[in-house]
Amino acid sequence: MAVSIERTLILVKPDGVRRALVGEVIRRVETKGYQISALKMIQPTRDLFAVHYAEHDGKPFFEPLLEFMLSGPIVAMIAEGNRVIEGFRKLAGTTDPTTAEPGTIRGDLARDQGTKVVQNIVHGSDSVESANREIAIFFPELKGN
Ligand code: DAT
Ligand code: MG
Repeated sequence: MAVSIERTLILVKPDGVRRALVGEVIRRVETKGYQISALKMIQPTRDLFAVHYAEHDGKPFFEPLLEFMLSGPIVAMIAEGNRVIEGFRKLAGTTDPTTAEPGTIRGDLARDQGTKVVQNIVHGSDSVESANREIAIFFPELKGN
């Protein structure tokens, strides 16, 4: 495989923090072999989440998504490594936790709660462009690094 060192933005969403799964998510990222290079617990504003999730503006789950993301603190981290973007998406599993593969974070730790928005423990950037954009949103203090 070609060398392609990447960075990705990982969020432990409010459901993951409430259920004390921060350590479990970190464990899975680290034991897979990725390096966590930045990490913080924060409670961002509505505006920040609206920018982060701008691609979903107008969809029926957009408002519930913002409300859910504002329902408690989150943990934001940057993970680094060869092909980490694809690798973390694979570790996370598919969006719908009911059908996410067992063995994945979402498949093992989440399920449909009957809510308007899917609550699935983690976010992971889906491309190099998204990762750069999202890291700048959640870690503006690292600009230029
Ligand atoms: P992912 O987080 O797997 O990248 P996404 O970017 O398509 O998924 O959507 C962002 C979040 O919004 C997702 O983690 C859960 C929620 N969501 C997505 N599609 C949904 C839907 N059809 N109904 C309810 N919630 C949804
Ligand atoms: Mg997404």
